[in-house]
Amino acid sequence: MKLLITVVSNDDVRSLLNALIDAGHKATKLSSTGGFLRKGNTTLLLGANDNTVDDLLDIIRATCRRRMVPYPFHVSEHPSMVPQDAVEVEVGGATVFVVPVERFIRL
Ligand code: 2BA
Repeated sequence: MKLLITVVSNDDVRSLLNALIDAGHKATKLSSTGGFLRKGNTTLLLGANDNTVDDLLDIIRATCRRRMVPYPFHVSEHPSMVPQDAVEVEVGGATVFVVPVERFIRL
């Protein structure tokens, strides 16, 4: 068994959880904060049998793609932080730690 500690953007967590639950997987959602940006993100704990890890990674890949979106309005309040000609910012993606589970016990 493996534990996938999965850090994702708050923007992607709803569709990711929907896809995981629809596919019969289990998840625990934790609120977290990125150490670099100090911005809220979400960490999911996903316990999975070894033969379902690839399925989980496929679902994460499909729902948490890195993509470009227009700069959010609030960023323009800090124009010195934004390159003059920048119109888009990258969001999404996932950071996944695949950790072996020594024992899984439900009491
Ligand atoms: P990502 O590398 O996609 O990381 C997204 C979030 O995933 C991170 O949020 C952090 O919460 C988690 N994470 C990533 N790698 C980790 C690790 N090795 N251990 C534990 N947690 C990890 P933030 O720390 O707020 O980082 C947000 C984005 O800022 C990162 O996206 C990366 O593009 C950039 N970044 C992070 N650290 C950086 C640094 N030292 N220098 C330049 N850019 C950095």
